Amino acid sequence: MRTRAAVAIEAGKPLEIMEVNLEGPKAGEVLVEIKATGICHTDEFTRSGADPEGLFPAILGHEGAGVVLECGPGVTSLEPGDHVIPLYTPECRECDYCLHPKTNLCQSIRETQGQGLMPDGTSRFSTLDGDPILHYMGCSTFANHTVMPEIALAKVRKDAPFDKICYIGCGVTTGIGAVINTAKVELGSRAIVFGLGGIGLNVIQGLRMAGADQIVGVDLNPDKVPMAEAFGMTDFVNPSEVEGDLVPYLVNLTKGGADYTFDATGNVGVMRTALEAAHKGWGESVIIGVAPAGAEISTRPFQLVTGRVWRGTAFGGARGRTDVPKIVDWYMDGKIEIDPMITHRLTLDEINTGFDLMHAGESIRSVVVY
Ligand code: NAD
Ligand code: AHE
Ligand code: ZN
Repeated sequence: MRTRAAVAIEAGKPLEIMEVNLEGPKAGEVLVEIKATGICHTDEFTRSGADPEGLFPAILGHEGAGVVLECGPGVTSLEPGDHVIPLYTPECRECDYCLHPKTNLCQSIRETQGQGLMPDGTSRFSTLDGDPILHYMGCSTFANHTVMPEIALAKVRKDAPFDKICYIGCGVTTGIGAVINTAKVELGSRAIVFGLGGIGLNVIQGLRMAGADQIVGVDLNPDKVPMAEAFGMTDFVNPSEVEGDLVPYLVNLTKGGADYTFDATGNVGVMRTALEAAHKGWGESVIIGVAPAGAEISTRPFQLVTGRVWRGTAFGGARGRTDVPKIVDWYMDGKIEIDPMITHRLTLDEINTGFDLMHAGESIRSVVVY
């Protein structure tokens, strides 16, 4: 079939909107009509050329929601008409990782996913001239239709709006999951969140759900303050307004250091500050941000010797097919909020505006509605 897609032809260039060919689903695969997709900073990270795994030409996008149109041979858990959220972290429920209680990082198709290919080692997308176009994070939600492995689709309730629940495909689950699944934040905790964008605000939302007493937000952009306060931020720090070292300032503000800190910027300097602003003896710092090729984190080992813990999280530690339908229920039951964070709705033709808004610091989430 033919479908419309925003194609990343080469690193650093705007996406090009075009008709592409899409082959039907093979064994274990599913054809999905994407109804809406968010634009996450990770899409920009790859588009810009900063991703060491970035390959071109590719159809980016990994924060979508849609409807199953067709199932390939052997698909048993989905049928046409089902509503689904694509999962860049699949859940096969069989690999060593899925069977291990300490991780959500299903590895059953990770190798081909990183090569921009389906599990059989081929792409379903091509140009109208027949040249292959690569998949991205196993999702490619910047196309109106995509083909995905069955194990990378979470089946969700049919009354949930696509233009809101697409955000659960990455930002919402990552932020809330970092608090609940990864850090396991306790009632009364003090926390610092670095970066008040589409992920950081969901960390704040998760911290409020977990009953944190103090939620400090750190961002260079003061325009993010009203939304962060609405989601539960208790204190705001703009690093550009702090004289001297930020670490002692934050340690003082949190009465000795935070129980939990979260990096949602992708800046390795910020990651160091986040680790060092965690409380001596027990503070834990969770890295969510994705850093450019070649960037490395560093600190004095003494920071770890004296009890601080550095850890990371992907997709908020969530097991997608199991957890994502529950998070959709939380949204539908009013336990979490999504709508205010979706600041812009765009058509596919306007998708590059979504990246411009992100760079200008004017959006939280732009959502493309097909
Ligand atoms: P975003 O652009 O919406 O937000 C980033 C925020 O960080 C902005 O508000 C910006 O002003 C702020 N910021 C940038 N540099 C800063 C600095 N030096 N100090 C303080 N604040 C600073 O991006 P997002 O969509 O929220 O994504 C955030 C990060 O999380 C990205 O690196 C993204 O790739 C990553 N991410 C990781 C996962 C995961 O599973 N680990 C999932 C989604 C996104
Ligand atoms: N390709 C990058 C790594 C990118 C990365 O860490 N991605 C996160 C999800 S970000 C979603 O917005 C992730 O899930 N990582 C685990 C994995 O297996 O990719 C690089 O640096 O090579
Ligand atoms: Zn993302």
